[in-house]
Amino acid sequence: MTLAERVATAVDAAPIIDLHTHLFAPQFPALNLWGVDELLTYHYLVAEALRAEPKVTPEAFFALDKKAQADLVWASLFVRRSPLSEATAGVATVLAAFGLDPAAPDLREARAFFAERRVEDHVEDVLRLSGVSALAMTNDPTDPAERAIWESGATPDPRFYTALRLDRLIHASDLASELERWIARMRPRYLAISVNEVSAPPRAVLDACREHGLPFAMMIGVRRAVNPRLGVAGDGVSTVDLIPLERLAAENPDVRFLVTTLARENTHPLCVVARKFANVLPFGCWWFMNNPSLIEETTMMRLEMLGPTFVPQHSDARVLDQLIYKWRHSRRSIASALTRRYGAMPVPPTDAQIERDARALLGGIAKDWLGA
Ligand code: REL
Ligand code: ZN
Repeated sequence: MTLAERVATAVDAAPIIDLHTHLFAPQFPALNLWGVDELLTYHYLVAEALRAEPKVTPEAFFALDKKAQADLVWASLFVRRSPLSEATAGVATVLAAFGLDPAAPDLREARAFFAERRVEDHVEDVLRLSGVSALAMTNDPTDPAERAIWESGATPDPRFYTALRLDRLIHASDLASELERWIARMRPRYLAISVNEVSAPPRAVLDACREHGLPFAMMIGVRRAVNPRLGVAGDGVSTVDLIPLERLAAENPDVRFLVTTLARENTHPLCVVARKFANVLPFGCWWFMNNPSLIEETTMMRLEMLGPTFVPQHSDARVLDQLIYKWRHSRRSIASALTRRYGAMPVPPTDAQIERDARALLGGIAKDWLGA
């Protein structure tokens, strides 16, 4: 076997802990999205279809029911054009993984296939096909639908870790007691927030992290509703000053920060911050960074600057089936970056070394940080 093949084998075999998704355990039935209509109405594809079909206004698109939206996206991005973007290529990968034709003229066959699946079997099959052993949800108790399920006493499948999302909860008037209440109810693996710019979080957040030994995840650089007509597809990006992150890490050495940035230009400064502060863990290639070329570049840079002490990727999946493509594609980019770095070593690595590194990068480091 060539070095590239040995690395690909080890990366394919390593169990994944997916640090950030928007998936829900089957115990949250209404929130657990799967199937071809959900795949095609993923907001990444909605943005691409509305760009390809300028005569369809966002308002007219969102007025359609889900099936009609999916038909429109399929016709526009898969029939009239080739699925060359990462989001469309992902759908093709998922369909092919289930033995469906990614070049079909319509969605009849795919819909019939998913209609016959039992959700319990589907969850098992997707986790197996994607190699994911555990994943973190995004749990927002201010969302009425989600909150109702928690209040009904639901306990998620243990492979679905909880992560308490603070984007809205942070505005609660009695934040400290809201945090206590939801930490007790959800037992999260970490607290998380997405932000445009970095600033110190309220004291109550850092206190809760310290008290419960939980990391604080910051997803940095998103500009919400740049084009509000597109709904969740309308968010943008900006480069961000990371000096406040250095201050936060320095002033709170007993708090661990999971950090991902949205702008390509922030990847390098984040590596430098992580070199200075062991309590900062760079993770994932978030959203607009979740493209094979950028994952490979980012993983190379992180390996060169940090060695194998970061989490190269998270899926950000919103639809269960996306785990298959997000991880198949990411594994290829990660394996390719690793192969290049091993190729630079004067003595070739042993299989045991490659396996150790692959297991750490795909799951081991996340497991240590989440106390799993
Ligand atoms: O967690 C987040 O803030 C983002 O990942 C989401 O807002 C975003 O819509 C997501 O689908 C991106 O992958
Ligand atoms: Zn996300």
